[in-house]
Amino acid sequence: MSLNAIHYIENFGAPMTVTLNDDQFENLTLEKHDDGVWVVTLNRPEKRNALNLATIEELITLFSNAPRAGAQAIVLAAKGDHFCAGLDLIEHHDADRSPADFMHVCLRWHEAFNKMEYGGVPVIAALKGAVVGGGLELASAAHIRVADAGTYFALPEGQRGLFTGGGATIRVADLVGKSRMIDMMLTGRVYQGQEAVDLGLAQYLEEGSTFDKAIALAQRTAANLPLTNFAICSAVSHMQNMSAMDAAYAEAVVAGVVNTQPAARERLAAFADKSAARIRPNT
Ligand code: 1HE
Repeated sequence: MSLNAIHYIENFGAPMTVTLNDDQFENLTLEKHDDGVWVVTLNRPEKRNALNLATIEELITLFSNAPRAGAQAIVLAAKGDHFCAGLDLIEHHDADRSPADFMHVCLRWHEAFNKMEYGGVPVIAALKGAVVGGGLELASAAHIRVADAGTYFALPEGQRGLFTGGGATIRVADLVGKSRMIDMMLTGRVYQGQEAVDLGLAQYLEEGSTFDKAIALAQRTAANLPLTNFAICSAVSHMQNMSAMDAAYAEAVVAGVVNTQPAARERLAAFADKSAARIRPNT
């Protein structure tokens, strides 16, 4: 590894030259908190936050640059009653796309969602209402999903004469298993509540506001060392794509870098001198 790369890693999380501001976006809003938590809000409530191409391009800009612009954790929220209604069906209808055109649309979706999943910054989705089709593909690229009793998950592609194009065959199948995903697509089956959490569509079922819970989780996450979060929110996904032998090797390399980072010494010293919090069961 070059000295430059080591310098980069040791300074991971330090402010970098890339800047992102709310005024760069039309379909998203961006709010930066002092604790490093960023709130990115899907902002087309009148279209139930359906994903048109312009929104996808903004998600690419956001998630490509956020890791180098100082974001420590990102809450992905939505304006209005629904998280996201999936592909903008009206834009798709009106554009009358060729197969090649739509393949390129899907590749832009993959670019956006891969930047989310592999970018190294924790993304916590505050869900509500419909999380359907491409909206579920978007949510499944987040590292943590918080649902409430009104949140519902579906893949209505089958009934629309469509097929998933934003990574559901990879991420939704990974969450709920191939058979359940196929059932969701064939029959339009809707999951919600505890059943959805039990299947892995969300990790939290919140009685109160999913946004408040997502913020609390983001704040907790942002208190971790940035390089540690980078590994958790990048390496785990990469390693899932590898053979077990290669993943074990890559894990050792990542742990070699992360577990010897200078910033971790303070935390290890606090454990050694007994000032660090101990891990206890929930009361
Ligand atoms: C939309 C979209 C959309 C709403 N594209 N414009 N996704 C779906 O099959 C879900 C389609 N949407 C719905 O089932 C419902 O709209 C909702 C359950 C999400 C919300 O219902 P509701 O009663 O609150 O709203 P609405 O009256 O249906 O819609 C309000 C407006 O949002 C209306 O626009 P307006 O200009 O007539 O007021 C709708 O047209 C608009 N709207 N959803 C465009 N999806 C990479 S491949 C991915 C493939 C897929 O994602 S397939 C799944 C598509």
